[in-house]
Amino acid sequence: MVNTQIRHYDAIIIGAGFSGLYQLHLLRDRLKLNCIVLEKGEGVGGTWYWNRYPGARCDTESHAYTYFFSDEIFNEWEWSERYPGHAEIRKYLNFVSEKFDLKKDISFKSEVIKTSYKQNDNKWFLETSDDLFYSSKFLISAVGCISTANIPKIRGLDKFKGSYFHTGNWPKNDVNFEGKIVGQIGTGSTGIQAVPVIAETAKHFTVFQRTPNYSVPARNKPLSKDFKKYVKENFNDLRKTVKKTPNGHAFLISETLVHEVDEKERLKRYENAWEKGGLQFRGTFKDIISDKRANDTASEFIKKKIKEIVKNKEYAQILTNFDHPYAGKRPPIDTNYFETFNRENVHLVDIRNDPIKFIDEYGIATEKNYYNLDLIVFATGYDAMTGSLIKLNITGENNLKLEDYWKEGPKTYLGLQIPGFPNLFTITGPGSPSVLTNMPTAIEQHVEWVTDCIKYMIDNNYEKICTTDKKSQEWGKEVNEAANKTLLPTVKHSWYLGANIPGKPQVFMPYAGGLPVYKKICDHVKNNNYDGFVLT
Ligand code: NA7
Repeated sequence: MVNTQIRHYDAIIIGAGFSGLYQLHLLRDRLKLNCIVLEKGEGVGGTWYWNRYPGARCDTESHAYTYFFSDEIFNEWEWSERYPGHAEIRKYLNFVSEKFDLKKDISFKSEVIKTSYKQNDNKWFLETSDDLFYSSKFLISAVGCISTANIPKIRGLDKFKGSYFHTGNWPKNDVNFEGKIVGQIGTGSTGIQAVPVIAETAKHFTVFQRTPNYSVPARNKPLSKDFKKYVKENFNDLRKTVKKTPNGHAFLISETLVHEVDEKERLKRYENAWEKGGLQFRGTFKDIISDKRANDTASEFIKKKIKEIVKNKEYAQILTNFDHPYAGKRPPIDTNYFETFNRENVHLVDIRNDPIKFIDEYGIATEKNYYNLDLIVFATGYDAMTGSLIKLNITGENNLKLEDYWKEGPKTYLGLQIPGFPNLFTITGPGSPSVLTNMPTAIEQHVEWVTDCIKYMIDNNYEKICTTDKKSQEWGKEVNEAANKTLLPTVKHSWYLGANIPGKPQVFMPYAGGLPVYKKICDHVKNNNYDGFVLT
């Protein structure tokens, strides 16, 4: 029998990843609100709860991929590698949860399936997959930006007799590739991490690549004692750096323009950055992301490196046949990705020139060939930024469905609120810097802003906050203008634009003006009694 009893809270938070955990801590422990987190997974982690695919690792360096709000956490926790692996990130979030005793207020295995705002009560009502009902005045979505897996609709997939997995929904019990004939579709950041690891044990491994991807070596390694000591001793400086850099990382972006130096100097700087490895490669010069001519120099450099690594000339050609600027898509970093194509058991298929036609019981058919497979890995990305919000099945004022309201693309003010959806806050929502930054830095800024806003409402006896259509239109313009100063909107199939999902409206979603500029705007709004929001 369904238990229709409604559990009432001051605030409900959806999702127990970096955002949800910190939001719970601030609302419950600082504002003393009665809160609950509803989480689909069986444990904390959010995106990292599901991302367990081979090679899954964060591409932000561990000393920056961390909460900075608590000296105590920072001092007590020690990362083991330059880039944290998925299991270690879960361990970290469990550590944080225990530190603040968060789990007692998280309901696991509770997927939110329906979310409605009732005007008369000024309350949100939620229904979960475990047939429970909840209500609250404030609702905070902390569902992550890249958490709704996209498996492309390929004819015949349902007939496939082998197994198939999406990297973002990887089974908890590791998948065994030993002796298997494996195919992988997708060579984004995720695919590039998975390929070298799967190739180690698969009997035969075919990588189906649609768009070649630039990748720079991660140069991952265990952290030395000295580096760990340096991190602890420089907590304040690191915190200052992540807060002042446009991408929220712990490295600075060069102030030099590409053409301010001669070719010899330019190559030297690229070479150093390549040797150092990591995302900071794109910070070698100031204008790599904004000027096509500057970008071409980075692109040519990486192309040359790939051609030096990959022995098979045909593969090298397929892997470097770029039609987009470097870092125009999220730039991957890798551990032996290109080297893997020198292995005898690895085969590369260019599906831009030989597209996939269908899948049948035994494998994948392209226009020109057929590939027998035991197992298919879909590293095909996500319905990013909006997918997980729409999946919550949200209805706002006047029975307005979020899905309908966003038919032509997401409309928000600051990525924090949606007109017509009062008292709902979207952590790292579309229109905020989010995926263009180191996520925990962007998350901390949002969570703190939301907490201050709720506190302001409580202190001033406001019951309801909502932004307006006018404000969201103005902000949409700013998001576009910021994007148009970069090369990012020029890229085909980019998930920043929603262009990776057939039929999804193509609107550039994250705010590309940089985290410090964005924070200044948010602070200005806050310091002007939440200008741009209607408080009643
Ligand atoms: P991405 O970056 O969206 O990459 C998805 C990959 O899958 C990419 O190579 C796509 O090719 C390919 N893809 C997607 N749909 C298809 C279809 N229909 N046919 C063939 N190939 C396809 O997702 P990731 O998981 O790698 O990374 C997402 C973020 O997660 C990442 O930036 C990190 O922040 C973590 P395409 O390039 O579209 O031609």
